[in-house]
Amino acid sequence: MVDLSMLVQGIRSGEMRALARACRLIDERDARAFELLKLLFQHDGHAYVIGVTGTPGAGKSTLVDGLIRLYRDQGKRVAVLAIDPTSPYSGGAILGDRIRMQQHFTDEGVFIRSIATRGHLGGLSRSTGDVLHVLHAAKFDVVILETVGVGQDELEVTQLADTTLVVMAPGLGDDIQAIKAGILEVADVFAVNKADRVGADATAQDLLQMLSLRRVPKGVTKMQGHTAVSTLRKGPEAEAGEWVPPILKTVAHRQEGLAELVDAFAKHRAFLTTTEAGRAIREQRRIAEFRAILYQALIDEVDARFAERVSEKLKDVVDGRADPYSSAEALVRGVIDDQAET
Ligand SMILES: Nc1nc2c(ncn2[C@@H]2O[C@H](COP(=O)(O)OP(=O)(O)OP(=O)(O)O)[C@@H](O)[C@H]2O)c(=O)[nH]1
Ligand SMILES: [Mg+2]
Repeated sequence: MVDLSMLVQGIRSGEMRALARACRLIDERDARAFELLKLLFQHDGHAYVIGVTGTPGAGKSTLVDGLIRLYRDQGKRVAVLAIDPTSPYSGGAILGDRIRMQQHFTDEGVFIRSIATRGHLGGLSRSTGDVLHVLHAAKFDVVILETVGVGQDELEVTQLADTTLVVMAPGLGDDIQAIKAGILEVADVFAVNKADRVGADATAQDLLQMLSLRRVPKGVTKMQGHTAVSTLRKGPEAEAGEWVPPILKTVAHRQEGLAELVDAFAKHRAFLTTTEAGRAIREQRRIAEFRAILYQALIDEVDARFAERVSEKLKDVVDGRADPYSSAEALVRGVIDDQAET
């Protein structure tokens, strides 16, 4: 049994065991997670959330490691959520990252956890969002969301961040990758890492050129999945107080350029909190989150209360007795009429 008020207390005082337990409830989609999140929400908004994504091997994890160190030196408490597209325990990439970050495991002010993309019916961004609320309540000052890949899931996760850092490196063929994955649109700050290698200036130059070519035209919003959010995050008033993503060169393993990076983060954070465009971005995120929670709650409720009807309709569709449109319509109408009567 989990005593929720005890758990809240443990989370509020930053106990690692309480945090791990809360994350587990969320992972397992335990009904008590919902209750816990209700209780925690009054403590929301403490942490500054940084999303880190970019091309494989660009040095994301090394950079995150450096950022942890820098923030720790400032006395800040830091949490890292590693978003693993395969599994939390067997992924080679994560394993390497864990070894690299091992030095922080004994540090009370650092919390590191990986989140698997598999088996999350409500979507990876939803469960990551839930864990974020726990970290806010646990009074972490900085939360870093590190994604392993650049797939749609990972890009969606970066929408949960206040600031998204996209990491590139020379000689990885970034440009084509970047355009494909829509990575340019999600970036608030760019790091061209491995600046100790030849080609870093050229990569930065390429990036600058691509950015100036790819400004989102006025009034254009692609209404599909996370894309809508990523366009909107620039805000409808983008022309007025537009944020122009800076491109910074770093050498992650030598901590070079990291202070400048943190400085750029602070500026972007100020942009979010003090400008009209920033306010619009934050509003859009609240709406998107509420919609996701609402839809999932509706689906769960219907699945639980009308399981038989749902499976009947499913069977009709699978056996070819009915078309999916009529079946869905009949099911929704049936559920609503039922509710009206009671
Ligand atoms: N020369 C040089 N090497 C670096 C730098 N930063 C990281 N590396 C090296 O690049 C390799 C990849 O670094 P990671 O931090 O694992 O990169 P990553 O982006 O997290 O990689 P994945 O998680 O596999 O996508 C490692 O061998 C690092 O030591 C840098 O600034 N300069
Ligand atoms: Mg990594």
